[in-house]
Amino acid sequence: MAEPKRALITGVTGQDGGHLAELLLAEGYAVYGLVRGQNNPRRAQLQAEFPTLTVIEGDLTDPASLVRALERSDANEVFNLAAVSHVGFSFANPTLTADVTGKGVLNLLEAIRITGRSERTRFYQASTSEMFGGLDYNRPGNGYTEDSLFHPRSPYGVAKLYGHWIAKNYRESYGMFISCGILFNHEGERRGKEFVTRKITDAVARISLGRQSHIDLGNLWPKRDWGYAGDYVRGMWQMLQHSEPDDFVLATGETHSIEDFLTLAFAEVGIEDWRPYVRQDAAQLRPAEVDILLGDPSKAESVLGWRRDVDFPGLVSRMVAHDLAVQSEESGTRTP
Ligand code: NAP
Ligand code: G4F
Repeated sequence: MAEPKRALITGVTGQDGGHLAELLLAEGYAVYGLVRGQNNPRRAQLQAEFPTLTVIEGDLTDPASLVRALERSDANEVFNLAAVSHVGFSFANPTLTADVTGKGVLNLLEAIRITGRSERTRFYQASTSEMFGGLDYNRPGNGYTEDSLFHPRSPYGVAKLYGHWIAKNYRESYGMFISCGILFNHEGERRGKEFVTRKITDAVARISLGRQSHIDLGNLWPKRDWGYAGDYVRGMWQMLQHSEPDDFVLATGETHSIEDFLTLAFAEVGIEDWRPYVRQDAAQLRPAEVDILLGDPSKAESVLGWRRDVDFPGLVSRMVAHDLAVQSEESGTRTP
């Protein structure tokens, strides 16, 4: 019987890491996940959900830990999902963001090279639509493609652009199999509550049950091309199964405002007018905003055969349903 493929996932405790671990385990992979910190509360959750996944301790800012992770996992496929990934946080923590989200990519690529794994390792880099910036002058009508101009608008976007270009540079310089997924926003049940969609669906569930009175939000007009994370990790995996390394946009080709998201989310619990429940919070405003993101996934669709299954109303609906279920489980545990 053939040996199972071996995958190393950095950022395995994050949203995409959870979806990807699920997919790779179902595909029969031996899955290794890099987990940072001496007492990471997400480690126990991860091990409870995926008992067959092997945890390896390490940090993208600690090159020796990455060498050890590669040696221990002996991975054929490395998915680099780890990052400081919150745009607002990156404005307050720009140096940390550069070290993890930018230079961390270099640390991992160098670890592959110096351990002699360049030819036998396929590498996925989690690039982002934040690299485009959403300004009028570089915004194509049909959506950003792999060839659109970059103009990042945050320390996060700038760090990701470094990661994107160093990944491309290693592909060109050393012939490594490195593919960059330029992913537009993707959400779901595993999304952190620091991001606007999950913050809204969590609040909607609580408001509908009388456990919260309102939500504090920043700008409501920005538009995002929002898809479902489960569909997007399938695209990441498809990129590494393809015959050639390349860059691919994953997006839905639709864009919606935060107001649109609020309308659908509140409607799920029978509230037609969300305005009385939303307050403006200046603390959520960013020094520079990305007003609108819209992606064109034609290349991934035609070259990889990638498709998304969940549409925008379906995404909102499943997130609200999930948070209502979480709330009722919590009340179940409180009931004597
Ligand atoms: P996420 O939920 O914020 O997860 C980030 C992960 O990175 C967590 O597992 C975190 O671990 C880990 N991490 C942070 N600092 C680290 C360090 N110094 N060393 C090792 N691990 C570290 O992010 P996500 O939404 O799953 O996104 C996955 C990747 O795709 C990220 O690179 C993100 O920037 C990128 N991306 C996301 C989207 C999106 O819409 N979700 C779109 C485009 C690109 P802890 O548990 O220890 O904090
Ligand atoms: O949910 P967000 O924080 O996501 P953002 O900034 O688009 O970044 C996400 O998507 C990127 C892909 O384009 C990823 F690369 C990145 O890692 C991350 O996953 O904010 C979305 C919009 C912004 O315009 C923000 O200003 O929502 C606005 N917003 C309004 N009120 C808020 C809030 N965002 C957050 N997080 N919290 C608020 O209270």
